[in-house]
Amino acid sequence: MKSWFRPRIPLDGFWKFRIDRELIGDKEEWFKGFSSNELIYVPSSWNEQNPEWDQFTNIAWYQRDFYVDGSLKDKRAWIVFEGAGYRTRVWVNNEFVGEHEGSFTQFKFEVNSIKCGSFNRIVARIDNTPSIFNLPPARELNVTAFDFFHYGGIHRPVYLEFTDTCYIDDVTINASSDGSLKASINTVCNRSINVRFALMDKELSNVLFEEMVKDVKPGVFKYERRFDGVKPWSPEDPNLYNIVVEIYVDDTVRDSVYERIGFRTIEVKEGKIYLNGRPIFLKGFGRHEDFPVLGKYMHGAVLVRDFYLMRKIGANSFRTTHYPYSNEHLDLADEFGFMVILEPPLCYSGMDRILSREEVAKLFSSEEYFKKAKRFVEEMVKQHKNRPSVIMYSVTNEPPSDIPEVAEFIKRMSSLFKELDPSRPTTFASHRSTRDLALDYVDVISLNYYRGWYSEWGDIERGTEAMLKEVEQIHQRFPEKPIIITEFGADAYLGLHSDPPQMWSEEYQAEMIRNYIEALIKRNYIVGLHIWNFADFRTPQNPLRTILNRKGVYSRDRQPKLSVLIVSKLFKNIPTFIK
Ligand code: BDP
Repeated sequence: MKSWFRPRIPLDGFWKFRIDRELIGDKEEWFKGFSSNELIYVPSSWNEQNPEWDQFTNIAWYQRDFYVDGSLKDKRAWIVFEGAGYRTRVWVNNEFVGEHEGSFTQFKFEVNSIKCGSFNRIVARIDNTPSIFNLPPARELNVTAFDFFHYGGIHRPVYLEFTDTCYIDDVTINASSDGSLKASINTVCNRSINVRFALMDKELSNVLFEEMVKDVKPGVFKYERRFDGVKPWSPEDPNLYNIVVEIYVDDTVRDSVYERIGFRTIEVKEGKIYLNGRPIFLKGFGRHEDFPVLGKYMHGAVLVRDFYLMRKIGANSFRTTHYPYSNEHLDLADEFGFMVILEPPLCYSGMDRILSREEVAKLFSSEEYFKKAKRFVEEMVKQHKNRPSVIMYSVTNEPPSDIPEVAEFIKRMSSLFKELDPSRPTTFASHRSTRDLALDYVDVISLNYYRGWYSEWGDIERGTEAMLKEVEQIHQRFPEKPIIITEFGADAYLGLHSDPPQMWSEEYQAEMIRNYIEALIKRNYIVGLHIWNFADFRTPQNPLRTILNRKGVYSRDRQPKLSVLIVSKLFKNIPTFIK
């Protein structure tokens, strides 16, 4: 939900910072305010802002003083973090306001201790200690179940937001390509209200439709209507509108929010994914939120460049590997017409490195673990459910789903997604190939393959053949299900060349990607190809990585490798709408 109406105090900027190496902060009550000569910039991970903090993974404290105007004294105050982690505790003026687990979803706490017409102090304690019970799990900084660097800190914007005592808590919009729209609006107020519902154009400059519904009881309010003549959202023509919801008490507006929406319909049937009644092909990438110095923060300018680069290369989609991306990131997907597979931080790629099969089975069958994963998924869906760009959910990435308990977990998770949002299909990215026990539980099969890299290394042709054979077997078993190859690629060190193409050279990467695409595109059950990765990104240290994972077709600072040229040509020949 966005709002121009609610007063906001942005807290981005320089904060006082202190690493709690001796774990004395709690005992010394740093939450009341601490002394330190160090500072840090918010938003951004702490790691690369000072080489001394780079490998630090435990508790660090942030502090900032800010002024609140006296005119806000009758309002309710909320502190909003768009993303911080892994575990965040917050105090305002010495009073504890809340705790949140998970780095990649927005969270907010009501603050009752705000002093209006005065200075206030916020203290945040961020605990980034790796744990098997974290999502995603890790044993230590360099021993993780995921292949991206475990950054810590406040890496997305933070602000205070003020609402009236009567306010809109949540808005859910379902808008189909035929112009029908269903809304569910959750309001909080101690008396009945009038609700103004308006459809506006993308720029919020023209009201296309409005209606005032009188005498609405606070709580959940459902609204349905069909709009004739609206233009559907699609990658070729990403038409956006805004739904404005306002609540009035006695003719006075008490809250006003808006959601950017697109009218579009997504279905999976007859072995294809349909957007607005036409079968589509997803061409694109797995990505990461990762940039030098900023860590997990993606500055708006970097994002804009990325979207222009992805458009230039002919991509039309990406998966939010391996966690939900920021609001700005997905705002651009809506705007640029990218189709997004939204994935929660249930990433288990390196699970074999950190737990035995027995331990995995035990973890995945624990009710407590399911409940935690459920919380993460609920937060993600709540935050991004109204986005036209989000066309599908990926339940998890590379789970050890040849283990029955894990397959059962995926089955339950997929049903949870359907309960929360019946409008979108589900998938998950499997790396267990023909041994996977959970492919039946999702609408679309997604497969990650590195044959020709982690196996059959140095031999692209043999690798491609081995991959094709397995994909074909999976298709025979599930002939009615569309298949996406959600990851394939090879590391290439920018500037390293080799003839004949050898591993780590730009030629080897380009050749491998070309071979995969040319082989897979001929199979009409393949409905998507996502190259791993859009850009190089930082990883834990291990013998397979040279600080970065170099499978990007762009380097970490967005310089093109040879693959960009090759992929542009191949992607441009694949239409978004297929037969
Ligand atoms: C897959 C993971 C991805 C890794 C990639 C790789 O899904 O996160 O970065 O392989 O090894 O296992 O490059």
